[in-house]
Amino acid sequence: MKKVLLISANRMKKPYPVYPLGLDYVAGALKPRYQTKILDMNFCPSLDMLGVQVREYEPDYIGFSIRNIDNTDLMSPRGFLSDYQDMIGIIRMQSKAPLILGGSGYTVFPLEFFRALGADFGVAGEGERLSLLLDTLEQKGNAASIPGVITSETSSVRYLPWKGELHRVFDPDAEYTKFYISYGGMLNLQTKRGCPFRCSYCTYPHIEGGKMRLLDPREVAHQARRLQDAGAKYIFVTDSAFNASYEHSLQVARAFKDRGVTVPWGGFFAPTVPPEGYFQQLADAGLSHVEFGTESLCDTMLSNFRKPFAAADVFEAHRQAEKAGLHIAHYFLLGGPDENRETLRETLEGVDRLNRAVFFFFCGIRIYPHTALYETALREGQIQASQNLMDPIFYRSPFLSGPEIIRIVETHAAGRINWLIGAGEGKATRILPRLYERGHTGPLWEYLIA
Ligand code: B12
Ligand code: SF4
Repeated sequence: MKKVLLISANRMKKPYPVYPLGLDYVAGALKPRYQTKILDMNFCPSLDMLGVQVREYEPDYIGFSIRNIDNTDLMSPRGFLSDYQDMIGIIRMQSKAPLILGGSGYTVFPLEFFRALGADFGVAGEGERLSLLLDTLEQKGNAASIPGVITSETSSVRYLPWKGELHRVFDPDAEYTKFYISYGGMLNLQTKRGCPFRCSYCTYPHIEGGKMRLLDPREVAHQARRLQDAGAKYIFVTDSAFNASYEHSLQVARAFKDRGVTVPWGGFFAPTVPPEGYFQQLADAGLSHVEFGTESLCDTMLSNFRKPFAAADVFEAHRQAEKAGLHIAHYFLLGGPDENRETLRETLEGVDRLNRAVFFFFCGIRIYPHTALYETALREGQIQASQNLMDPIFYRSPFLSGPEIIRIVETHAAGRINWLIGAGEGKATRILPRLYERGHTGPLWEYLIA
């Protein structure tokens, strides 16, 4: 049987190390026809060890998973391309196996990564398609004809969401699984793929598809139970927006209860108005943390962002989540199209009215291809069509500069510990590693709530 080594290249440990869920699905699509092994660089101690593992496994194919492009932090930007180049340099010294790229970050810049890393193939979008690529290569077929597969001849990338089955292979005994359990205790799962909304700056519908594909709630609960039995102390639901289907998310919660899932869990939510009692029902099924993608509390900005809610909805969603006793975080994106002193003031004064929560402020919005913000930035001459956006470019409001926004938010925050400004090196990311090392579990941002 041919052997496939699947390497998770992510080594970012902030805000905490993230279990390489995507590779469980890729391995699930390859089994039983291919033998697979997952090598997680979060757990691999050095580049030398990477070389040793590649040499010893003697793979026929190597899959290289690219999750993060950069830390998406305007205040202290850090790109990961050179890290990946170093890893691939070592891999190439130890193996002649075809190297295939994939992953969510890869999907945003498939041609750029392909060229910069000198890969043999790439798979944009869902990695289940790797099975088609390998079968085609085995049969000496034409790989370039598979939608989403990138070869040296590809000049534009087109693909549709994967219509076949989804299988996750989870190994509770793998060393890397034990690493996540011992450090923060967080494992993750998915209940659906795709997001039906079209927020102007967001890549998720491009990465996962613009239609929801719902997984069977009983199967999701079965997975959650396996994570719990393996020792998970917290489960992160990685869906773009867990409540994008109220009905399905409630079915998942009920299935969790039926299956005896007792570990706390959380995920991303859109602050749309939920049916009465929604958050209480989720809380009864173990939901403990709600992360709202709020972005602004000014209706003009929310409509500029094409968000599926207005500021009043955010307050109502917050009220219900608070009533259910949940830990709440709101994420804000400042500096979008038409942001000015007035819109910013409205948002900050709105934040003052949200009780008992943590607020993450991202100042400056990363411009990604395949988004409406990209078109706006192009029209406004902030970027050129030929520009390589892998080197992060942040949208600039013509009315308010990035440093000005940061200054206004910092002044308004007046040192409040639950106001976190900037992504990468902020207060939380300095505090959290220490808490994990002392054995605390979960996302832990709730410790910042005053
Ligand atoms: C959930 C999530 C988080 C959670 C993760 C929690 C957890 N414990 O899992 C949290 C909030 C912690 C988080 C943090 C960050 N995140 Co995040 N996150 C996501 C999200 C929404 C889903 C990722 C996921 O798990 N998907 C589910 C799995 C099943 O899918 P997948 O991994 O993509 O794998 C599939 C395919 O990609 C492919 N595939 C994967 N690997 C491979 C390999 C091969 C060879 C092949 C062929 C295919 C393949 O097949 C898989 C199955 O179909 C994505 C956006 C998105 N919708 O994808 C952003 C995303 C991955 N995050 C992103 C970023 C930037 C970050 C942060 C750096 C933000 C920050 N500044 O703090 C941090 C980094 C954290 C870290 N330590 O790495 C970016 C990465 C791109 C970029 N700009 O760099 C994304 C893409 C969002 C975006 N802005 O576009 N994130
Ligand atoms: S921001 Fe959230 S709700 Fe909007 S398109 Fe992206 S994932 Fe969907």
